[in-house]
Order: sequence, then C-alpha cells, then structure tokens
Amino acid sequence: MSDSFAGMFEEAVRVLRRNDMGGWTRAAPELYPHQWSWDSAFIAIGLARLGARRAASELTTLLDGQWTTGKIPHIVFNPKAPPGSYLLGPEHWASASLSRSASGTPRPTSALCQPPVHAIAALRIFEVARGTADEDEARSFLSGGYANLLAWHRYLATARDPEGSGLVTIYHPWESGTDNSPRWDEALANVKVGELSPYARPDLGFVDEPSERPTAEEYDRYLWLVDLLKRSRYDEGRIYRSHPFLVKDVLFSAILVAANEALVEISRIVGARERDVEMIGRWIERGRRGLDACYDGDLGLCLDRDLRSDEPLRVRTIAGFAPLISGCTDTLREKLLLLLYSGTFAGDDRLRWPLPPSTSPREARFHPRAYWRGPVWPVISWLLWRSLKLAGEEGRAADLRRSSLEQLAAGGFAEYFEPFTGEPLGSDDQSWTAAVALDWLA
Ligand code: 2M8
Repeated sequence: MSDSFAGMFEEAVRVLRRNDMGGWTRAAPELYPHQWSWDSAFIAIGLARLGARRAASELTTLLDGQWTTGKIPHIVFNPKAPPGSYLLGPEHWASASLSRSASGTPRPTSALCQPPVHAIAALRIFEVARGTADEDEARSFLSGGYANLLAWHRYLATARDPEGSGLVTIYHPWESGTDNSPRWDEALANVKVGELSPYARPDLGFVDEPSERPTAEEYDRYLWLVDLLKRSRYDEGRIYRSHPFLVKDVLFSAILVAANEALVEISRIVGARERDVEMIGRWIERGRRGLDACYDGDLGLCLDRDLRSDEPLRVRTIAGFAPLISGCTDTLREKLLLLLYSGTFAGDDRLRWPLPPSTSPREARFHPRAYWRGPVWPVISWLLWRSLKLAGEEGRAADLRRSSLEQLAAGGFAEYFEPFTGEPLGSDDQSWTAAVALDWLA
C-alpha cells in the first residue's frame, strides 16, 4: 500500500462497516438506505479485499432478489429502513403483486434493473481469493451463483434486446445508473407527464443544496415512467409496445460485454457446459458489433439511441467512451484515449485533478455540481482504470488511480466530486466509493 495514502484503507473499511446491514450493505447511510444492484457489485469488489465470505454474501443477498425472468432488480429493499426515508418504497413498486416473476423473493424489490457489474465482481472475489485459505469458499460461491449470472445476462440479451442488436434497452433513466445525465434529456422531453399524486423529496434533505440532485421536472418524469411501467404490470412485451422511454444505452451495453468476458472465465472455473461458453461468446461479439455501430465520427464518441425517435442522442458524456470498457480495436481505442485526455474531458486545465467528468465541460448542458451532469464519480474512474489496465495502458491506469486516491484523500468517500474544486458532493460515506478505494489500495 502506498504510504502517502496511509490510513485511507482503514477509513474505507470503517465506512463499509457502518453501512453493513448484516450480509449486505446499504448504498449510503441516509440518502440510500437500501441495497442497490450495481452499488452492491462494486461493494463486493472492495469487500473481496477483506475476505471472500462477506464479499460473496453481498452478491448472494442481491441474487436472492432476482426475478424468475433473470432480471436482477435495481433495489432490494431494507425492511428496517425508516418509513418514508426513500421516495419510492416497496409499497409503491408493488412488484410481487403486479408480476408473478417477482413473487418469490425474500425481500421486496423494485422493478427496474441497473448495469451488470456483478459477474465482474464475482470473478474478482475468486481472483483475490485464489491461492489463499479462501479459495474453496470463493469457488463454491461461483458454482452456486453461476446459473443466476447466466440467467441475468440471458435476460439482458433477450428481453432487453429483442432486436438482437447487441445493445441493451433501458426503460427509465434510473436503469442507466447515470440518472440525470444529459444523455436522457431529449428522450425525456418526449415523455408527456400525466396525473401524478403529490409527493415529497426525502433526498433533498440529505444533501447540502438542491442543485446537487435532479430537478423537480426530472423527478416528475421519473415517477410518471414508473407509473406507466406499473400499468404494464412490468411485462416486457407490453412495455416494448407502449412505453414512451425506450433507449439503447451504450454504457450499460459495454459493461455487459465486459461482464460476459468475466462470465466466460467463471464458466471455465465452474466447469460449465461448452455450449454456454459458446453462447456467451456470441453475446460478446454481438455487443461489440452493436457498440461499433453507435460510434459517431463527428463527436468521436459512442452514442445512445432513442428507439422512439430512432435518433442518436448527441451529447458528450463519459458514456461515449463505452468501447474502452467493452474492449475494441487498437485504432478506436487510440482515438478514444486521445479525446479522453483532451481538453474536452480529463485534459481540461481547469480540473482539480485530471479525472474525467461525467459530462464534458464543453457541453452547454454541463453543470459542475449537478449529479451526473458534470461531477466526477469514483466508480466510473474505477471502471475506466480497470479498462486501461486490461488494454495494457499501465501508465495511464496508474495515473488515474493516483489522482482518484488524491481526490478521496482530500474529500473523503463522497458520492461524487465537483471537477474544478474537488469539493465532495452528494452523500458522505457512500459505500461504493469506499469500496473502490479498498480495491485501489489493497
Ligand atoms: C442514484 O440513483 C438512485 C435511483 O436508483 C437515486 O438517485 O435515488 C444513482 O447514482 C445510481 O447510479 C446509484 O446506484 C444509486 C445508489 O447509489 O443512486
């Protein structure tokens, strides 16, 4: 561990212990009192550094919430969370009563999903445990979880991609994990909000300023989209026919390719059938082809596509670097890296640290404090760092890691950071931030 970050590892452990709910971890102490899907995957990656058993239980408790369709819901609820502490509780989603596929889960769940970091996390637990006393434990966790992970990826490759495009369709900005990113502005603008019951915003009580959270207009649309999904009884066919927000998400799709690469390795470790391995291989190829087709030569980025308007969503955000995460040709990687380190992203000389902001500061809709519209997110930095390492970009990966740790040393384990000042924003003691720090420091 590097001396200059002495004490940070222990601090990160303290945050994860504070948020430990007994076998699983809430995403943040107050703002997010439940178990979130991709948060838990990142948390498991961090916890792997403390032992396989607790890291594995982070994922198995999440997988207990899996629907029979294979979907891993974006929230598995905490039965002990104070009533009203999070805007949409289990009673609002009513998942088990509206959909038979959600009825068998021990804890209630939401009905959306989030990017599939889980297989990457599961493999990481094994890799860290390999050659230690935890190896058998990690191997049996992989054997137990393999079928769930395969069912999850199959759900994404089929129900979420009936076109066979290699790209995942999302039904709600929350599914992207980058909720208020300008990626979704145009598609959301086409959603006509109907009659909504009045609602309060508990989230605004847990941050310093309302500008750090999505706007009232955005929230109206978020809630209206959930209402429409409920009316479809969360049935994929009905949603596909009638839902006004259907978007091919390039970041989600790229994470799926990376997760499928991890699943191939897992399938070998657990001795899965050869035809599974071949099928996953086909998903990987299809995913890369789909992402290639989304590359926009003018912006030099990969763009999401609105299926309702059949138009690409033209805005420069971190999601545009999706092919770095999925893996791509050397030529495309070179082009993307040039842009990533240019003044349009991490090379902007006003930045406190050379870390990629969630939205390019050169975009008119960039906002340095507004959540996914500009701030730097350590988990995204971690994903890019991992991709750089896999691509053999050791020097760039090392710099990104160091700058990220400097950001955390100065601002703590915040949810996200103002890119120019480094000010910590959103929630304090955010679990996934502490988790990626553990992985970087171990
Ligand atoms: C944020 O999203 C939730 C809705 O899912 C919210 O704002 O209430 C996002 O940053 C998302 O990516 C993250 O998983 C979640 C919990 O950290 O918070």
